[in-house]
This record gives sequence, structure tokens and C-alpha cells, in this order.
Amino acid sequence: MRVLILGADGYLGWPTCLYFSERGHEVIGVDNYFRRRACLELDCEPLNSPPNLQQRAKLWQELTGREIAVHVGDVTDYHFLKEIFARYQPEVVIHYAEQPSAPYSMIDRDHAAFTLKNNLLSTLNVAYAVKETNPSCHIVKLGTMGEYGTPNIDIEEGWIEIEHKGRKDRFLFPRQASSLYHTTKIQDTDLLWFYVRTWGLRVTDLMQGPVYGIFTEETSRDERLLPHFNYDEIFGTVVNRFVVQAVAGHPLTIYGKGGQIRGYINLRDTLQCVYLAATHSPKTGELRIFNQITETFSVRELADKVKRVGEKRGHKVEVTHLENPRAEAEEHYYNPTYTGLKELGLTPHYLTDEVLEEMFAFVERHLEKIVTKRIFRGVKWK
Ligand code: USQ
Repeated sequence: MRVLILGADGYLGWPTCLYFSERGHEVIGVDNYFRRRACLELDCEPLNSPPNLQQRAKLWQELTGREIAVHVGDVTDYHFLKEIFARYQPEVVIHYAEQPSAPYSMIDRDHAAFTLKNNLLSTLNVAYAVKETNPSCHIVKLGTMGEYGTPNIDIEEGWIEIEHKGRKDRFLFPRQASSLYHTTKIQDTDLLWFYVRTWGLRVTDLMQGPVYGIFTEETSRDERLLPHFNYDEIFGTVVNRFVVQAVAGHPLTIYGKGGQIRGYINLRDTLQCVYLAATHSPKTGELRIFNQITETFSVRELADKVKRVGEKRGHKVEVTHLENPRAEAEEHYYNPTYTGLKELGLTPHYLTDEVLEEMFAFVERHLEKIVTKRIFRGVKWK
């Protein structure tokens, strides 16, 4: 397959490029380095310093003989994007080119406006570029479990059948996000659903939970192939953050009561899921939705796991409950369905002690680079 990966420099984008390349597919990676610039702007750079895309693609080629074509440009620039589509005629496009952070979107009006504009315009442009260059190209879009929020009913896999006053119909599962970022992902889904109905596009929308980890079969070949590992409040996800906090001797920062339950996924499984989606296309005119998680637990349970493994490795790990800077339910019902990807062949890697140990070992090697003031800055939702 010819696979176009938008957001190829990112935490998920780069390992995805390697995963497809390793399996013999032609990979084209596009990124505008938003994430690198935002980390500089907000003084929240990752624990490691990945070389730029061109350097990493060169290194990959030296190690494997496989070529990844790299283009630096902005997906919200339609003419740039359409040219890429016209030149490569991808059969699959994987769209990660979004502002991915909930706290970033809540900093102030300007960061909210950037998130809204970037995420919606990039999705609109992908839909248009596909329609105008090759309508049969399969769009694989990264959504988020946060689109559903935490409703007091079971969460279905994207769709729900509703019977109302004696009649039945199938609708997108109700969505109610708890950040502006998550709200833009709901709007993305709506945009794509509109163009699926109108133009007959073929789309897979992957509702993913917080991802953790850094090692995959491909990224472990050389430290320079590892993706960005953020541990700050803006771009770090909670599992990665807690491991860094444990190593740095910083109390684990549970927000509020810690009863917030989320569906988590190992970076290795993100790649499996995206690959399974890309290699099993939906029908023309279908919006297919999968819930991309492998297990659920609360923030409190996560803190217990990290503390236990950290203490086994000789760290003194404390846990603190901070006043929650976010507006979210801290104790709630949570029962999502996530069977679709398993039916396609996903073999989950759970958050076991061994997986945490691997993450601890990586962070311990970079201990002296941890900047403690990056851990908590307190971007408030209200
Ligand atoms: N949390 C803490 N302490 C921390 C950091 C987070 O208690 O130091 C809590 C949060 O309040 C939240 C949960 O942990 O209840 C998860 O937070 P997170 O920062 O790991 O994840 P989130 O902000 O929801 O966003 C991340 C990714 C985003 C993706 C989303 C999936 O940044 O791109 O869409 O996970 S989901 O959470 O299912 O919406």
C-alpha cells in the first residue's frame, strides 16, 4: 500500500511510519513541526531529543534500507496537501495532524482558537483532498474516547440504535466532551460523517484512550528512533507522567479524587490497531468506528501500580491529591465496549509490571534531564 501519514513527526505518527515501512509499504510522512514549536513556546520539551524527520528517515534507511518520503508542510494549507495527494495517490491516509492536548486547548482563547482552526481545517482538507484526487482512498482518522465523555450508560462502539415513540434508527453514540480539544474531535467525527453521507467516502474513526510507552519493535532499534516522550502537564499523558514523577521523587499528581476511569492503550497496540484498520477497509460510503483501548482503570489504581513498581526499583514514591484543575467527573460509571479491533486480530499488551519496568528503565537513564517545574503548571479549566 501507499500510505500517507499526516502528523508523521508526532508521538504516534513517527512509530506508525516505521511500523508500515517495516512491513513493506510505501510510506509518505508529512508534518509541520507544530509539536516541537509548541514545546519550545511553553517550555515543555520532552525527556529525549528526537532528531528531525529528515534525519530520522535517513537513519531508518541506513539501518533497514527502507525509504520513507518526508515533507515538511501544513495540512491546513490546502494547496500543499492537495499536491501531496496528487503526487503520491495514497491508498490510505492516516490523519494524526491535530493539536492533541486537552490542557493546551484550555490555556486561553488563542490556544483554543488555534486548536479549533487546526483540527477542523485539517480534517476538512483531508476530506476535500481525498474527494478531489482519489475518492476511494481510505481515511483512517484518530479520534478519542473522550468524545463520549463519561455517560451513566454503557458506551457502544461508535453507534447506538434508538427506539423513540415506536420507531427505530441508528445514530452516532451521544457525545459530550470535557475539554475544547475533545470537543474538536467530536466535530471532526461529525465533519467526516457528513462527507461520508454526501460524497460516499470510506472512513475509519478510531476512538483512542490515553496512550503510554515509547518502545516498539522498530523504535527500540536505536534511541534516535524513539518518539517524543513528554512528561509535562500539556503534552504528557498520565501513565508516562507518573513514571517520570516516580523517578524524579515528585509525588504522583492525582487530580481530585482519582476515581476518573479511562481506557488505556500501549503504544505498541496503537500501531497494531491502526495497521489492522488500514489493511481492512470499510465499504465505500461507510463511517466505521472502533474504540481503541485494551483495558480500563482509574487514576488511583494507576498511581498504585506505578508506586508498587517504582518502590520495587528502589524509588521512594509518594502520592498526592491535587485540587483538580479540570472540570471532569471524579467518580463515575464507565463501561465501554471495545471488541471490534480484537475481532480484527488485535493482541493486547497490557500495563503489566514488566511494561512499567521497561518505562522506568528508560526514564532512569534520562533522570538528569527531568525538569521538575515542567511537571505541574496548573492550567485551569475554569
Ligand atoms: N490526570 C491526573 N493527573 C495527571 C494527569 C492526568 O489525575 O497528572 C487525569 C486526568 O484528569 C484525566 C486522566 O488522568 O482524568 C487522563 O489524563 P491524560 O492527560 O492522560 O489524558 P487526556 O487529557 O484525556 O488526553 C490524552 C491525550 C489525548 C487523547 C486522550 C484520550 O493527550 O490526545 O485524545 O488522552 S481520552 O482520555 O480517552 O480522551
